[in-house]
Order: sequence, then C-alpha cells, then structure tokens
Amino acid sequence: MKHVKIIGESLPNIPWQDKPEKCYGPVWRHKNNPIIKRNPQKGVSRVFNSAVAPYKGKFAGVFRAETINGRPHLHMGWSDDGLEWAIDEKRIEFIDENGVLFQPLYAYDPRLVKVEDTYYIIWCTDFYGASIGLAKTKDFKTIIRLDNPFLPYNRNGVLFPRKIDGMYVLLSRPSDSGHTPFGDIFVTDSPDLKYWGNHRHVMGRGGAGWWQRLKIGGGPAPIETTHGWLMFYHGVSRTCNGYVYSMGAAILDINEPSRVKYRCESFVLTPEEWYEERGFVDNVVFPCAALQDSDTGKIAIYYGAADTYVGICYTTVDEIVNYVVENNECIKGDSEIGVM
Ligand code: BMA
Repeated sequence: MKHVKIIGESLPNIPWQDKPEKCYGPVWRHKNNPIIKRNPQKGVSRVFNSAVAPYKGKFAGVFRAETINGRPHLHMGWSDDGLEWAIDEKRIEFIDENGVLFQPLYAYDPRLVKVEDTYYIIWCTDFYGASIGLAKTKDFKTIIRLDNPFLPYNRNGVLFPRKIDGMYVLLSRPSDSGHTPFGDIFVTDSPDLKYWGNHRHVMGRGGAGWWQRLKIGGGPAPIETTHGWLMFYHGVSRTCNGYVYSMGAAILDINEPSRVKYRCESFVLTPEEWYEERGFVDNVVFPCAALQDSDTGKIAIYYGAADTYVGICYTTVDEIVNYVVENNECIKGDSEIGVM
C-alpha cells in the first residue's frame, strides 16, 4: 500500500468515526445518519445534495432546501461540529455586482468551494432551462451572483479549490432539459470567472460495471493529493424501477485534469440503508461536498440520500487512493487530454 498525502490545510475538528469491523469497501457511513432529517426548518420539507466548508473554526453550509411548495432554493446553514446543523429560515439573497437583487427562480445541488480568500457557490439554476449558477462571497453576508458560466443545458458544476496555471477550473455535465438519460464529465477554464473556454472531456459513462452506465456527474470539489486530484462523483444506472445513483472515485492528473490517471471500476458507496433506499426519490446517493484533514488524511463526504436527507460517510486518503489504483479501469477517452 502506497502512502498518499492530502495537499492542503489541516482540519483537526473534521467530523470523524473510525472504520467499523466487517466493512469491506473503502468508504463507511456515519453511524447516526441521516444527520439532517425531514422538516429541518419552517417551510422546508427536505434538505439533501448540499455543500459545506470550514469557516472561522466552525462550518458553513449551503443547503438544497426543498420548500413546502416543492421548489428547491438554497439556504445557508451553520454548525460547530459539522454534524448538527442550524439551517436559516430564509433563502440566500443573491445580489449582482451593482447590489441589485438577483435571485434564481430555483436552485439545486450546490457546491461550496474556497479558492484563495473567496468562497464560491456553484449550483444548478434556471437559465431558460437548467444550467450552472455561480456566486461569490467572503463573509456569507454579501453574496454576489456572477454571470452564468455556460449556456443551457448543464448541471453538476464543480469548481477546483485552486487555480491551475493561473486559471479557474470548472467541471460540468452538459445535459438536456429533462431527467437527462446521458452525460459525461467535462472541464472548462477561465482567467476571470467571466470568460470560459478550453473545454475538454474528462471522463465518460460506461465501463465494465453497470452502475455508471447511464450518466456520471461531478461531486465534491476535487481533493489535491500527492497522487493527483481525488475526485468523487456520482454514477447512474437505469433499472426497471428507475435510476439508481451511486458514488464513484477517480484520480485526475494534477496539471492536466482532463486526463484520468485512475478510475475505480466499482462504486464506492451505493444505496443500502433505509434513508438512501427510500424517500422522495428512492435509491439515491449524491455526494456534493467533502472535508479533509491534511495532517491525518481523514476525509468526510457529505451526500444527499434519496432526495430527502443528508448523510456523511468517511474514508482516508490512503485507503481510497489505493483502492482506486488497485481497481483501476480507465475507459476509452479517459486518459487522453480530451480534445476531439
Ligand atoms: C438529478 C438531480 C439531483 C437528484 C437526482 C435524483 O437529476 O436532479 O438533484 O438528486 O436527479 O433525483
């Protein structure tokens, strides 16, 4: 087993539980999942597919809150320990760069990523159909919404936590107007978060296993390690009872993230517990955020369960990277630079 290190900050207060006995996979669930249950705030019936980040020694989160009229919006949440969350009653108020209110019609599947001294919120927004929304803040009080990076349709925008070669780097999954039955992960960069280009294909659906045969999409912000960018993502298979969403893992080249170095043939987490198997949409595990501690290599992944709850699962950088390398299966187009 190779020793792998996380490159980044230490996070001594990362939520954590040790691996239980007789857990055969590289990822294990928090024992008291789900950490956010139904009706967590007035007017909010379900919270899931949400993102968190360390903030001032504690934790801040951007939550996908399904309001009681069934429309999703983003609400801030606050936590001392990353486990118990107080979710704001009011949705996030976005303004444009001139201070004018700039609210999305709906907003879902947020990611929250710190690059240098700024936090970025990336989500799926309405732009004549689903596309990627982008906003920035330094204090979670003034939250400035920027122009949408892409044309419709697109989902699963995930910003890298640092610039590569001076450029902001954004993963996305081009799609269609409905419950897209296809999709691969692409990467795009920008010098200023305004002009986006250098589009590259990162990786495709498929492979020997069936769990990611239909579509895949980015998850938490990739984690920088001594082996490359560790990327968790979701993969979807179609069954006679609908879609099943599982979590996969891959390692991307550190300088050229459109090149996949290793990609795990099997899922690393799939719906098995009641809160993943049964809810508003059954059989969904949908990771959107991770916390990591560079001192110990601990990783805590936040995921939406059954479009109803928030769960946490754990791994270590050694365990997951070695597992991905040992079960590597790059498929056609993955390891290339992704231009056609
Ligand atoms: C996808 C997204 C996710 C959701 C999943 C399962 O298309 O809308 O927000 O978790 O479907 O319903």
